[in-house]
Amino acid sequence: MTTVPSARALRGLACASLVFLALCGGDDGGGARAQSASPALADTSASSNRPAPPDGQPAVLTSPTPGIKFASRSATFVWTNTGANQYGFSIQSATSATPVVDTVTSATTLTVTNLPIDGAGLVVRLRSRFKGKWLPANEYQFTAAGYTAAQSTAAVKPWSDPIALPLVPASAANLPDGKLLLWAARSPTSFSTSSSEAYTYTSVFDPATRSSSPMTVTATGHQMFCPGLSMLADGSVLVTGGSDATKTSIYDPALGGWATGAQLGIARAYQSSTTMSDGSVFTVGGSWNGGLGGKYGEVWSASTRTWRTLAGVPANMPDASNVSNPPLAGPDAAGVYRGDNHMWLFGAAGGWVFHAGPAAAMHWIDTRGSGAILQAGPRSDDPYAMTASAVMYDIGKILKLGGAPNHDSGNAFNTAYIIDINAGPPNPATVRKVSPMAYGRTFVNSVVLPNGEVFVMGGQTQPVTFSDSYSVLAAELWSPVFERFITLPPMQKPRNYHSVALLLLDGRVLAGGGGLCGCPADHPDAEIYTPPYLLAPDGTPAPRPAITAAPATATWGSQIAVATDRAAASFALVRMASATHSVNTDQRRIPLAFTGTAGNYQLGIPADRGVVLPGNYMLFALDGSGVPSVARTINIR
Ligand SMILES: [Cu+2]
Repeated sequence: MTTVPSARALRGLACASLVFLALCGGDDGGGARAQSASPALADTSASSNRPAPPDGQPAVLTSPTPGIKFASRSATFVWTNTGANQYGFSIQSATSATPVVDTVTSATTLTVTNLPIDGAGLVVRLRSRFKGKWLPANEYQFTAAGYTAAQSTAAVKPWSDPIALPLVPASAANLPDGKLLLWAARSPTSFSTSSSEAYTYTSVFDPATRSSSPMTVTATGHQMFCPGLSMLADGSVLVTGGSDATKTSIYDPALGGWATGAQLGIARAYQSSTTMSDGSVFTVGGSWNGGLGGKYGEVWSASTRTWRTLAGVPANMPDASNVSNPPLAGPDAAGVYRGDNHMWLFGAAGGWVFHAGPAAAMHWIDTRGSGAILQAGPRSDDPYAMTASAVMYDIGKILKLGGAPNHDSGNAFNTAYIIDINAGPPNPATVRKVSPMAYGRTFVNSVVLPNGEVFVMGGQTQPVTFSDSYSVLAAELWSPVFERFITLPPMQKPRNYHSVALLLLDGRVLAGGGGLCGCPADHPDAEIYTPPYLLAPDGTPAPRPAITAAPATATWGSQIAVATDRAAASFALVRMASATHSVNTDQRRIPLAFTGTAGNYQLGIPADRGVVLPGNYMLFALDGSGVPSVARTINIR
């Protein structure tokens, strides 16, 4: 066992930075260089004082590939068996004088489970000992998983300055060309509940030019204040209820305008909805408008484009205190007026929908026939958590974070849970509590990134509608590998009630809105955030892979040919999404299996339509360091 002084580590870094797999030499942990230049005093097998004969070849690391960035805390190192008596193996981090590992072994493999996760440089030094004599080391450079301080605090400015918008984007949706659909209600900065003012103010924002289209004012007859949103199979946006509680409207990107849809069977606002595997849409709840309670589920058929009420899917019965058969609605201090709002719904296969909250009880909802609700278990120790965020960051895996005990009161939660629904209906979900956020957040937005990280933005530590009080300006980033959050630099404007956040085609995130009250809490602007994965370890923009060819459409169970300008290490789909009121039931990330090398790949689209809900997706390629390409839009149905 030897120790490795930091000066040697620094020399090793400099050496290894010149060339990977370098035979830098100079390893004398126990004085090997001095010994090799002098009589082999330490060579107990030597029979005389003559210099030792050649001792064999130094071992060479064969795995992992030198130069890579590790993906986790653990790695198994393998090296050639050169017949040495012993091998010396050490890992030195550029950020610590204490070696991560420094050991001697007769094996030719070693699993290390305590690698640092600070994105810093690592030098692996591998020595071979023959007849008591250490040969010069082979040294290899790696990068630790995680982000450097320069990436996470951003040596370059991570948030854009606020970009003025012609309206408060209380609702927003991705469009297939990479632009964003933004809309308000009766005016650019206000709402009413009067159907005589049923106009919709709309603007299309182009992140590439940071400019907005001239605002359009449409006499939709549908004041889309506090509606439910779902992205349809063709990329259209279905908007249900709100101030005009039985109206539905559909924005068709191909036509660039709103069309009137079929009326809801039940008037509702603050409900949520989700697209299902056949392209139909399920909605439930919404007592904020149209009367209290009785907000049964309804299904919009993709074929008939009309609504069907599900008598077997009540939102708030038998009652919120029924412990043996808890309902969908939660026990809000404002009663069902708030308690059946903003449910986190996830479409699955076969007409099933998973209900993850805000109630403490989770459910599987069967939308076939007249419908049914099955209990799916409690969300661990997480209580009713209104205006939290729940995002499917991997197949069947949902990160739930934040929320508050009531829509309008209480201290926001900083807690986070992973909900796994891969067992499928009728099985309960499994839930694990993970490390909390730095801040409690309610009215919070979160966005899944193509690498599975979840970007968390805005919200308040106490819920106060139409207010900038208690604002959390710092963002946070959750790692699916380490299951923990890191704190990111603050944005400039509060983003609370009526704010939105969406992923952009270029892998950045737009955060905007807040207000729509004709009051000082109005924020008719947006900021664009550059996540750490777009930065090199020194905080400068990282070189990005590019997708050079990909199909515009695909179907389930197919293989698609995708070309990239350099080697790709992973591919992922992220579903184009809609956002309002902390609810985004559309976004989900699906990592893709693939074959191929050197820029030409075959990607497998999963066969399960409940995994890949129909719709428009962003297809990203990521390099070995996790840097994403700009996405290509691909429609799957
Ligand atoms: Cu609202």
